[in-house]
Amino acid sequence: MFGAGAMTNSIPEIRDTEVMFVIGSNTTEAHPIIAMEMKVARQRGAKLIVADPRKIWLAEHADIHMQLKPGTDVFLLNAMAKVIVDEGLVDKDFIEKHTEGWPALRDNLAKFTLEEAEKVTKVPAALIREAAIIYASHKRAGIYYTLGITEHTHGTDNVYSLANLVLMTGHLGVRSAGMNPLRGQNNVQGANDSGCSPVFYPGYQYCNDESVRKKFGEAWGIGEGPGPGKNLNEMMKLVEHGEMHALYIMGEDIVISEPNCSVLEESLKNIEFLVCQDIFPNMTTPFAHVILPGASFAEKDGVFTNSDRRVQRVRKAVSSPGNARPDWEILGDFARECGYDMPKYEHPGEIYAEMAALSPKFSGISYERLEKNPRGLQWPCTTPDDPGAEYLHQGAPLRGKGEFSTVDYRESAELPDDDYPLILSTGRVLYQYNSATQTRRDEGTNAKAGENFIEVHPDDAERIGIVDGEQVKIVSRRGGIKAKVWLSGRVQLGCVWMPMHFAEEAANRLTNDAGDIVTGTGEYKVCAVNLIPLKDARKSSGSAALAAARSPKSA
Ligand SMILES: Nc1nc2c(c(=O)[nH]1)N[C@H]1C(S)=C(S)[C@@H](COP(=O)(O)OP(=O)(O)OC[C@H]3O[C@@H](n4cnc5c(=O)[nH]c(N)nc54)[C@H](O)[C@@H]3O)O[C@H]1N2
Ligand SMILES: Nc1nc2c(c(=O)[nH]1)N[C@H]1C(S)=C(S)[C@@H](COP(=O)(O)OP(=O)(O)OC[C@H]3O[C@@H](n4cnc5c(=O)[nH]c(N)nc54)[C@H](O)[C@@H]3O)O[C@H]1N2
Ligand SMILES: [Mo]
Repeated sequence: MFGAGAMTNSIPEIRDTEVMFVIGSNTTEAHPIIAMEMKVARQRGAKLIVADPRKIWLAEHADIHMQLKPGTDVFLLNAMAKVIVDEGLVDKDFIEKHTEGWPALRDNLAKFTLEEAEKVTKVPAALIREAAIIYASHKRAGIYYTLGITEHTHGTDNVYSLANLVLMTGHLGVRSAGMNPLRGQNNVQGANDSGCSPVFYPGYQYCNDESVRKKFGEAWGIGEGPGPGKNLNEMMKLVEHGEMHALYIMGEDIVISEPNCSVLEESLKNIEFLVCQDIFPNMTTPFAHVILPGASFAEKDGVFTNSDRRVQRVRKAVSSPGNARPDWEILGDFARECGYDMPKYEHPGEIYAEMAALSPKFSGISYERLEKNPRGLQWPCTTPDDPGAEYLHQGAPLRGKGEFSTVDYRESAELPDDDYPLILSTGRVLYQYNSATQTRRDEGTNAKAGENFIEVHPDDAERIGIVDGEQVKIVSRRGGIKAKVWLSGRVQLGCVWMPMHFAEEAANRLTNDAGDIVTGTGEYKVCAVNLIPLKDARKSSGSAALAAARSPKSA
């Protein structure tokens, strides 16, 4: 909608902001450094608005906490947009000069009244109104969001709705404002920048653009390069149906991290050829035919690109154990064995130079320059003397015109019913990291958070007849696991929450693999479950449902 897929603004700018609108991000636990910047801003007088179904730690610092029902963000955000129109707080000048599609959006907002919004989202109308007015009436107002926004079947719609707010208020191309998706893994921004995506070549150049395919194809000596590939969700479906015969997995533990993982586990047993390239054995490697040992971040040279598009040098500090080698070296050998005459790079700097030569957004970045700039360089950086971009869209959106999207509210794919009366949401805790392949090797993190738990509202617990600390069985249409009950005022009535980190009782045995229409990202944040006290587990209707769910038909 703006013309670039990254944080529009930078982390250091957070300190000087007037308003932070944090939505679907448990910043304190998942991005603690950024959360510290937010708290500094708060102390300096900035306002903090949090929209999260749970009372996360950041909510304690917030001026407004909108504790919405999971999956109802589009309604909430459209209602906020309507308030901004009704209060005359839209930036008419910005809309006229820098956007397209406004009349259609404005007309569509009519149906998102505050009264309806309160019914759907469970957030008091007055709170929604106040949040909208605060956000729209300050210039340096930034949006910060993560998986509470994206991990839904309507994740892209959520992002569109947020971008609409940014465009209608002109909070773009302004310092300490913008729209800021906080990136997950330390170098996931860099991975995406360099083309680890089914739709882009390096530098966000579209695979479906013929001139792009020709440019890369010629540079690589392969004629015309290939078009778009499959996204992860599509690939997993193909594996499940026996239509994908080989997988090469590098740095992912899909048996823990993919939704509805029991089905995936079954299909991996039948896959013809599986390669895992990892720094550790993980839950997926037992299914592999070949395991290629990679070197960890501390054992190799390269660059990391962080959340605010900042490319920084990382240097080898220790030697690798055994036969472990940097991933790029392994991939080069693999390509050559497959019959492609890939150049024998001596150093990752040569690979970066090749990418920069083909990608205008990074063409001014080189290892030589990075050596001289310990704070890194932020793309777009197009010439050798370009200092890089602290924030994007200065003067005008990179796309030319910012594009409004008219979006309607859709419910989550699976809602609670009599058999599965609770909404389960999943995510992270401070002390473990994703599949926990890395962090559960450490005594300290395990002492802090070593076993699975489920946050349950005290009134739900009372109705079910369970107490704090008790082991309980959690079942969904796809599977069942056990976890310790944690009675918690953090979750709202009718909702439970659990971390994704624990392989032996993996949350993803429960989650729904229905994917977002555009990106395929699974609906990790909403599925329907039932809680069964363990003493009754066998005779409950839930186990019958579970047996049915495991049958090939429903799988
Ligand atoms: N300690 C630690 N840090 C990490 C990670 C880790 O595993 N451990 N993982 C990294 C990675 S890969 C990522 S992607 C990031 C993720 O960072 P986050 O997205 O912050 O982490 P999550 O815990 O998945 O959940 C985000 C928040 O979304 C809320 N939420 C759930 N459903 C909804 C909804 O419908 N609407 C709204 N508005 N909010 C909702 C949840 O209550 C939760 O507070 O963290 C990164 N940082
Ligand atoms: N239920 C639920 N599931 C989720 C989510 C959720 O919120 N809820 N979030 C999703 C999200 S956002 C993410 S990002 C995924 C994360 O899921 P994964 O990517 O599967 O998990 P990670 O633990 O980040 O890392 C995977 C592997 O990378 C290896 N590794 C580390 N460094 C290197 C290296 O330098 N080279 C190589 N070759 N390997 C390396 C580690 O040993 C580990 O085995 O989980 C997703 N799954
Ligand atoms: Mo992530």
